[in-house]
Amino acid sequence: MTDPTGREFESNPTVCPFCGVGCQIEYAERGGATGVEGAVNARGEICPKGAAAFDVVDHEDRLTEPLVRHGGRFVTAPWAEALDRVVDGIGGVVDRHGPDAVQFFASSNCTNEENYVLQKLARVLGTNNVDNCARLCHSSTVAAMSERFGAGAMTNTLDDLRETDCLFVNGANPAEQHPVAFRSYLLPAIRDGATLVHVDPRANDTTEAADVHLPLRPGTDIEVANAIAAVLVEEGLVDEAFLAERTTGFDRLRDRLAAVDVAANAEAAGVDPEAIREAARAYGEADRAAIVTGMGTSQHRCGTDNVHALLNLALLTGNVGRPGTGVNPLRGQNNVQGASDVGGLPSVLPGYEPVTDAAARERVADEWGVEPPSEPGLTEVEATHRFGDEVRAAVVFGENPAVTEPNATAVASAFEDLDFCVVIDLFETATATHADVVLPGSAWAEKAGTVTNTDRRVMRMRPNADLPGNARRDLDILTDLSRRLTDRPEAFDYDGPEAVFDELTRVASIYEGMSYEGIGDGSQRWPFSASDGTGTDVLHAETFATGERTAPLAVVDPVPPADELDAGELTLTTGRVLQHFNSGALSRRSDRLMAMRGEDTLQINPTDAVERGIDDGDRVTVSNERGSVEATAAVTPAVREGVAFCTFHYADPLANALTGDALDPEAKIPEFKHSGVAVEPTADDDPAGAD
Ligand SMILES: Nc1nc2c(c(=O)[nH]1)N[C@H]1C(S)=C(S)[C@@H](COP(=O)(O)OP(=O)(O)OC[C@H]3O[C@@H](n4cnc5c(=O)[nH]c(N)nc54)[C@H](O)[C@@H]3O)O[C@H]1N2
Ligand SMILES: Nc1nc2c(c(=O)[nH]1)N[C@H]1C(S)=C(S)[C@@H](COP(=O)(O)OP(=O)(O)OC[C@H]3O[C@@H](n4cnc5c(=O)[nH]c(N)nc54)[C@H](O)[C@@H]3O)O[C@H]1N2
Ligand code: SF4
Ligand SMILES: [Mo]
Repeated sequence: MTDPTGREFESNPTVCPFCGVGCQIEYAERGGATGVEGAVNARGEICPKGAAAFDVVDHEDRLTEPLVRHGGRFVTAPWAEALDRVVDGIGGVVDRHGPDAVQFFASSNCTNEENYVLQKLARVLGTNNVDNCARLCHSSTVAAMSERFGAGAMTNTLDDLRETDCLFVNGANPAEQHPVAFRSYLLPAIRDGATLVHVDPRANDTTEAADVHLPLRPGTDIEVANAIAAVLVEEGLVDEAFLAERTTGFDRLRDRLAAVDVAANAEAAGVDPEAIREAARAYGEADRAAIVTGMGTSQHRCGTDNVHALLNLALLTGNVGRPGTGVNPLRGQNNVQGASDVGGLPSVLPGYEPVTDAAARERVADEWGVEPPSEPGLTEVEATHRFGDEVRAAVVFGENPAVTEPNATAVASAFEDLDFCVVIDLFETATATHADVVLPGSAWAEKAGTVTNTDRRVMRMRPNADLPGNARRDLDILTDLSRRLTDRPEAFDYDGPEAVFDELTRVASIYEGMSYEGIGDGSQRWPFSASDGTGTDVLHAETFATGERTAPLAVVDPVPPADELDAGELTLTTGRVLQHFNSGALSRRSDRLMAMRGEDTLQINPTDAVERGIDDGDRVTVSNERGSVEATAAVTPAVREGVAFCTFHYADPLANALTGDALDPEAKIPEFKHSGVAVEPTADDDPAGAD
């Protein structure tokens, strides 16, 4: 098929570019996308984002030529010139300051093969400074789960969650953020009688299906989880046999929980103590109870501890290692799981083996001919905080940190402190405006490769469109750059993405034995067994992924948020809505999605609105010492008193002008979910009567 711009399109089953559910879609006539039966969406079901996925592919804003900065302005340039500039820029920084002066941003929006090559480039150059926005997303979940269970991914599968008797959804809104997972897996369980507990300061689409809603104050998840744990012990709802056989440390935790005052914790969290007891009973009495967790849990400076507190609930009640149970982080973009699996992280090699493990490094060296460095690299936010100091250059692939990192105004200006920056993207993003070279990459519909979804399924992407103008496939750009930048060009000679995947299966043991042919139109799930050709559905059944039969229980104490609220301030918590996606790079370019609801609203409780003289629909200014953002007030009891909510999708500047620099000490995840802000009616620039 040819469209009016002359581009060629054809329908080929591929994976939706938006969320980590991983629905299969393909090009449909007249510039749309449609769902096709896939491993996850077995009936071809999709959500509005999947249906709008093609809008970005053919958008007039697409970059179609490399851009090179000349005298402060971008001019289009031939590929050869643009790549020479990158080699001079990055190579020059490596020569002057060493490879650790370069930071690589891998992309959760891009394929396993592309991310594998990017991290290989970093490591062959001699640095572990490679990270992806899993850092901003579930790094705390992964830190806690890896420590206690030995693996950071969903313990269970979407399929078996259908068998659960209780869903405990903490700080996640799957009805809007993982719609097909919600409708096709979680909702059927609820309709079959499973109880839904929703722990979220706001009532949203997920809450509509909830039996118990705990509208806690942002940042009080530990108080709530500890109170629930105390009730589980007090009311004899723990699983004694499981505690004896599969856990350690119960006595210590029990002693600590005995001192927890449920009423006091409920008051600190601003929830009804009876609702806490109800939630504890629903979870503790269920035969199979599953925790589902998201950004409301993970994006705090105590994100790792928040998850530790949830892991206690699963271990206390024996809800690990069986279908319909477990702890299940719903992953963000279509390949945030894979970008991390393949080594797009600063402390681990492909397959999560620590860079500090000499034997693991040697196994990689056998394949690459070069040993990766042994010092863990910098995480994303740590790196931008060091721009202009020890970090002098950045390679930004399919990410937009100048608007998606916290305290984004400071981050954006930090990009100006770099000696050199190259961005590979589809659009001239906010980050790209600070770059020296911008390279036009390929959208989801223009590439082949694999992605790994939230329940560890590796699936294939297939091209549905040729490339616009002189844009190039991301994998070709990355291998080309790697051949030019390193002294091992032969290590980056691949005959297409399948050859990269084959190498990945040799380097990352969790992918060992997988193949393009084996995946076919379906999926293969990690950890994969090369000997019997199947993946493991439910993790930790007999032993934990640590190799141990037992996992430790942990004493977790509440941690106050970093921002102390000044008098009259509200707590701003940020997040998402159904029709829009992350930085908006893709969703803002879809007329279909913008038509559904394109507003930059700030949800505010009626009591708080009245106190500030704010009416529904008024323009309001939201500000703190870091910045100021304007939005339209949505006055609603859906958000609790003292709290305001907005997305980070719309306003200009985006909400990250307001979020702070505090990081979780272990996972280095930012505190996106708690900032102190003043909210007031926007002063009228042009008051009535003024000229
Ligand atoms: N439509 C849509 N879908 C998406 C995305 C998108 O942008 N739009 N992005 C994708 C990505 S990258 C990700 S990571 C996932 C994220 O998916 P979710 O985790 O569902 O995303 P959020 O909306 O950021 O946060 C979830 C909920 O946490 C609540 N919350 C806020 N503060 C707290 C708190 O202190 N405690 C608790 N318990 N809850 C709190 C918020 O009110 C919100 O409803 O979604 C993916 N899917
Ligand atoms: N305030 C606040 N901030 C947050 C969050 C929050 O809840 N609140 N959530 C955080 C989370 S969980 C996440 S994941 C991050 C997301 O942060 P980012 O990853 O920075 O944002 P995205 O919008 O997902 O996409 C980044 C870029 O990828 C490009 N891209 C998409 N597909 C391709 C492709 O195939 N090839 C190439 N080359 N480029 C492509 C897009 O054009 C876009 O510019 O934001 C974080 N920031
Ligand atoms: S649920 Fe996620 S993967 Fe499925 S169509 Fe919607 S955005 Fe795409
Ligand atoms: Mo995310």
